[in-house]
Amino acid sequence: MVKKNWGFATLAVHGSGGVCPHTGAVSMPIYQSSTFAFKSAEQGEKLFTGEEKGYIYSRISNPTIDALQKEMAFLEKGDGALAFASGMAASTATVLGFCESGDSVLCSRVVYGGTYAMFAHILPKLGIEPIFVDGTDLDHIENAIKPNTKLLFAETPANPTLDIVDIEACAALAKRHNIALAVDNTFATPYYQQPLTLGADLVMHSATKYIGGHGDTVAGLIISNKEIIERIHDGVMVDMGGVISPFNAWLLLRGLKTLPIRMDRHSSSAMQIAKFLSFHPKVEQVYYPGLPIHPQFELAKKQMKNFGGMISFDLKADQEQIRRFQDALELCTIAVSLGDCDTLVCHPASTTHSTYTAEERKDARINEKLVRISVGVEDPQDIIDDLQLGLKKM
Ligand code: LCS
Repeated sequence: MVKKNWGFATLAVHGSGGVCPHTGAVSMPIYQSSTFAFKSAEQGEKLFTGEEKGYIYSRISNPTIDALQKEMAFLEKGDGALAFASGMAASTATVLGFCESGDSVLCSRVVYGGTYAMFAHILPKLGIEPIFVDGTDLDHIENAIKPNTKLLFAETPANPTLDIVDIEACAALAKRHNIALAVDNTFATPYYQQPLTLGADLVMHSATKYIGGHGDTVAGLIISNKEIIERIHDGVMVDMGGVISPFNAWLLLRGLKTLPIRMDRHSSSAMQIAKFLSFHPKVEQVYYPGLPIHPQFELAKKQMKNFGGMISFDLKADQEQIRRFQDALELCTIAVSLGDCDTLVCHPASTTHSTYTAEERKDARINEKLVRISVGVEDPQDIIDDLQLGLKKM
């Protein structure tokens, strides 16, 4: 039995419903089955009409995936959740859940490069107009709303500049204009930020990141109320596909048990590293929402329980020196993705955000000399020493 008033760490361990009722297995079994036998032809018919509830086929539902969805719904304080094969599949399903040809959708300008590409390049082919807005400027957002706008999609903290979008204010604005608000909560995780409690209609995650936490799974999630979850499940997910595999769902269930412990470590180390970088003479500017110099520091303090493990910084360097900085690192790994136990370093302009043109990056204030760190769970002093080495050899 799951008690809704349990604390976050307790829910992270027990939220999926406790031990397996059939076997007592403490770890949820992996139901690695594509299809499920009907007791009779008649029962099969009833499952399809909805007269009876049960498992049919794993693109529709699966017990391991259900356990993950149940747990994420508890952690994000939603009624239900859906798990996808990637964060991009979750974002695409979100947009298709609210918009159709002829509609427009607002998207905060600073988002993961794949999200930007989906909005900028795929949606127009479906007749959906993307409108990019400055997520830190409420007037800019409100003025961009058109009569055919159905959704505001915001990423906060944003990848890679760590811009913070005011979720509560956006939710109020969205309600006033009768549009929905979806928040990409990947960087904060439900441990540090719960957009549904601030008025958002839907939360999405690249579960590839902190939810999985070990760099071994690509997955996505959405969490919302019953009506929206049913609409996206029945109207988009089942027939578009893009569902998670039972094995990957199990990896996420395993990852979730240690989410709060890992996040506290990522966060406390990131704070130390951000402070170290902000005093380094070769660093021009540090972007970390936990530093008082961050333009939305007060807002971050208000809507987040802690600031997370992502830091970006502008180097006083040219492209060649930025390459030398990365190549000199001995502990940190040069790689895209984030939220892993290993510290990962990348140069967004030439990698994750190369889907933006140079001009679009400029509009989004994603500088060409910006470097992004996903702080891992190693000893923070070792990470600092390694960054020091890179900066010296740069
Ligand atoms: N949302 C955010 C905030 C992300 O950072 C990513 C991926 C996605 C959505 C898409 O999720 P995926 O389909 O990859 O599970 N971010 C990446 C990054 O910064 N480097 O590589 C992937």
